[in-house]
Amino acid sequence: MADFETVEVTTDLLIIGGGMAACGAAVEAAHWAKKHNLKVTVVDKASMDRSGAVAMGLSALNQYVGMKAKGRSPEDYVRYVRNDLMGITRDDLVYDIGRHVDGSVHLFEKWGLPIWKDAEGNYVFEGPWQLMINGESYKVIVAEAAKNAMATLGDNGSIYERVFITEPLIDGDRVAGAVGFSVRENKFYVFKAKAVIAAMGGAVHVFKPRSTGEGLGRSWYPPFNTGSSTYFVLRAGGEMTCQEVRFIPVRFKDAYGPVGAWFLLFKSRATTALGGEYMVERRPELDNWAPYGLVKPIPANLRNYLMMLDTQEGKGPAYMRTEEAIAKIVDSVPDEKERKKKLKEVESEAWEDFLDMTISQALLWAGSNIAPEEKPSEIQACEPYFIGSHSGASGAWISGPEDLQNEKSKASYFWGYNGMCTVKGLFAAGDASGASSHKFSDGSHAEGRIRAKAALAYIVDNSAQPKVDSAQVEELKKQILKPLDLFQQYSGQTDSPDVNENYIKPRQFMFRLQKLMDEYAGGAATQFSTNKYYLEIGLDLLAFLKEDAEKLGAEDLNELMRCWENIHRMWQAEAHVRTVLFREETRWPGYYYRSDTPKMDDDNWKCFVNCKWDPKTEKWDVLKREIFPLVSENK
Ligand code: SFD
Ligand code: AMP
Repeated sequence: MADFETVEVTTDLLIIGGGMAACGAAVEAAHWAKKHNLKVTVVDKASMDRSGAVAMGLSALNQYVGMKAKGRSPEDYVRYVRNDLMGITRDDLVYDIGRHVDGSVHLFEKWGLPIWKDAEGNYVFEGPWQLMINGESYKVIVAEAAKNAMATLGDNGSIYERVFITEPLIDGDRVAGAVGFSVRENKFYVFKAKAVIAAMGGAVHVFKPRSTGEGLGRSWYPPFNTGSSTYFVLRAGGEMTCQEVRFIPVRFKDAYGPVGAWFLLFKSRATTALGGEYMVERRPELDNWAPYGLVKPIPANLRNYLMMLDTQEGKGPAYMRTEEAIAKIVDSVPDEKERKKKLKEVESEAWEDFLDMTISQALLWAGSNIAPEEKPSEIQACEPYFIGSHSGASGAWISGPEDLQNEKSKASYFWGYNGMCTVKGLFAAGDASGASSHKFSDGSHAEGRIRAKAALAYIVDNSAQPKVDSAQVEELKKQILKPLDLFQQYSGQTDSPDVNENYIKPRQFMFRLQKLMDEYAGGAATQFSTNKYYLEIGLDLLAFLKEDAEKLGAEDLNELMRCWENIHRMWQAEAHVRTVLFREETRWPGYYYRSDTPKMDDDNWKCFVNCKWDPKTEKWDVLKREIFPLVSENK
């Protein structure tokens, strides 16, 4: 076996991930851990300063309830989210984040994040719920605050960066920690913990991306998040929810630049090549998806769908009419001199929107001679992603807060600690927790704070350190490092180390996964359409892939990480295919379309579809869970 030192770390709370949710968790955990003299450990596969989805920065804080500033209540936010998700959402979870998110925003500002202000000193809103920021350094600022908070714990606080977590440790019905390996040195890590917060983000590159060759890593979602949260909770025996609710954003073509500022702040229209405004011309289609199709704003998946109908009819490409939007803003200024100033101002805001969060889009504009005030830019639906914090909903099924339950919901939505999965001591936040969409970066941070408080309360109540079986750890070490051994043993047999009958390299393995998902589970190749027959073949192909996962080969530590990333993706894929197959209706056209059950069926399917995998029997179970609305339809 490859020669790796085993490093054992014993802690009370283990926070896995270093993104928005994990940083929120670290800040709050430091506070409560100090009170109880407890240890907190954070582990990130990358460097917290620039890890996760906010690595490049962001240009907006997409969730601001504005309880004081706007006099709104979290109930208003619940209604918005529930409609956007076509009726499928956990009101208690969305409400809970909603009542804490403004606090995270105010903390960010205190820590130095520049939030746009108007002449009167009020926040500048991008849309009804979104605040504009100068966010290039957003992640650095949030990570710095998390690190500072952890530092106040002294020896009781530790941070491990560049350690990739592969597998949970379990003691009976309780989580006992996690194992992983350093991606820089030959070290195998065993983290023993009383409670664990899984905050490893969502997943990308499960489906074939539109980018190819050297551009492969350019996707909307960051290539570093590879389904580890889903894998971790599933392997611990936890129940997952909304695994069918993938997210497909519409983005500026090829470099995946954001559209929110264009639609909401600059009030741009989108049209297809033949000049039609699909959001206007196709409005009657929305009746077919009532009541959700008739709400404002129109749900994200239906906005996608109307565009896709146009492009499928051959009316594409679709364009963001940047030139028209800029002209309209500038023309509204009466004075000519002021108009020139306004033009410069809008131009710079347009470029900054990309430079703040998707620098490559600004490069593409520059490289293809696009001046947004002169000509429109192509927009396109991306490939599907798994992101429970944006307009998708996939993630762990977690307990809600007790005070928000009613008689009916309590038995289903509450089991003791806020945000705990169906496995004792295991918590999930951000993209890792499901059915609570539209929390975005700042809501994920707030959710992390909520989780840490509950996880530490759990530790105080359950203070015994769970048992970790050393034979099981040895076995895991062997399995996790196996790709290195396989490569070492067989790579000399062929001229090219990438082609070998005894192992499969992770890159090739990923291509196989992506091809089958693209073609059988409704990727871009099939215009996001699938049916029972395709899905069943997809499941068969996934079973073969799983067999071959035993033969993954890794040349070095980086490839070892790639091997495990792809195993994590494969499990995310299986959870998705099984759930799409189970839900016999189409509810989110624009995200996916079940061509054999093309209509929405509220009578039978206005429910959550959950799934789980039993670590003892290794069998999957897919099941329905009831929805209990806690917030009324109307004000
Ligand atoms: O508008 C392991 N998001 C936006 N949110 C906003 O508030 N405003 C915006 O402007 C946003 N835009 C946006 C957004 C996302 C993306 C990808 C783009 C643009 C291009 C959404 C937020 O970014 C998102 O909601 C949060 O980041 C979610 O937080 P969290 O903590 O759930 O995920 P993370 O931040 O990606 O962090 C994940 C961490 O896990 C680590 N990790 N660590 C150890 N072992 C493993 N196996 C691991 N696997 C992953 C990662 O390194 C990372 O630290 S807009 O365009 O939509
Ligand atoms: P995006 O850049 O598409 O991620 O959008 C950022 C925010 O704006 C998210 O809260 C979106 O739901 C919202 N948004 C984007 N486009 C629209 C639109 N056309 N109508 C309403 N909300 C939108």
